[in-house]
Amino acid sequence: TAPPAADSAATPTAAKPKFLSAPLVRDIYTADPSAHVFGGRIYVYPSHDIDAGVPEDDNGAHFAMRDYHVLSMDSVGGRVTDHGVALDIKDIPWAGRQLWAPDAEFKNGTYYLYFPVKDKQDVFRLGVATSTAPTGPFKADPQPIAGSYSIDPNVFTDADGQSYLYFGGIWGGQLQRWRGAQYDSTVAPNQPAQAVAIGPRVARLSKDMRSFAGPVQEVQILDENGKPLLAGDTKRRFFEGGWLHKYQGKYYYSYSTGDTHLLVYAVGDKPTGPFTYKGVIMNPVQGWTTHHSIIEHKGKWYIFYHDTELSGKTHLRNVKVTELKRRPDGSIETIEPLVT
Ligand code: FUB
Repeated sequence: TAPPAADSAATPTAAKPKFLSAPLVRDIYTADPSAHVFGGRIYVYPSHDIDAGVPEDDNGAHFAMRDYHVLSMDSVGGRVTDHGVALDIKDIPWAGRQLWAPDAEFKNGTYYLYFPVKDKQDVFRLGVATSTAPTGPFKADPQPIAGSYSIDPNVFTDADGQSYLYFGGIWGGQLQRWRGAQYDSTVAPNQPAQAVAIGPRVARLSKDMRSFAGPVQEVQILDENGKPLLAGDTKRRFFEGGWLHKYQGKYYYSYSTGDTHLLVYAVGDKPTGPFTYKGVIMNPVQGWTTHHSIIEHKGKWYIFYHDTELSGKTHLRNVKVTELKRRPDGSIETIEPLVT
């Protein structure tokens, strides 16, 4: 992520926007909501935005978050509980700064929290922390997941029990700096427009959910002609915030296009892709960043997302939820988060 100073990129200037949905919580700023249904209840694992007084830069240094809170609710529209601090950066032995968008999974009787944070060399890595409760407290493993890098982890467990970790984000998320396992901090954020766009990464998780069970693969996202999306195709190419869900036997990979502020999706036949671009899930929210998750609960599908309604500041966001609707062919209707 690399937001500009103001929210002007995504906010109509003519009139004060009206919002499709209300913030889930108002006492703290929250973003990047990863929602899951555990034991019939909805749990949301968001970033906890704070104003840390860190000057803004192109790498998103002002997103200087230091802990996570877990939110939960019986159902969408029900009372939302903030369960307090679930993990603090001071309890992650290898962490340097910037606790960004997390995700969670339940397996083996354990809740696993996956999180990105810069290590002491200022390189983003992914960590895992465990708890016996969905709300934590979580205890972080002493080292990052071996072979992990960049940001925005998302875990998906298929019907056969195999779990996959998707991750990555360009620009401030550092994904462009990685060639295989090699890191080069001098690589520029933008690729040439005609280059094949950098893809998110996916790796199988081991049975204990704490390491990769196979190689890290780059996920291919193709256009309608089966050609990989190009870096200059900024309204369709992957930027950050990937999320995998399954619907009627198909794998839906959705993500943020970053600097064009869209949430879009692509569909494939396997969890590791390739995925074919299909369309826009959500038009720009108020605020530079856009990040989401998708779940089914009580027979309806929902998208959790964030905007900056409460603060008007791009690094102080608030999570929201609205219904996700599909057409009979499985395609997703585009949501307009700002009502005119
Ligand atoms: O919250 C920090 C970063 O902003 C996330 O990792 C990105 O997805 C963007 O929402």
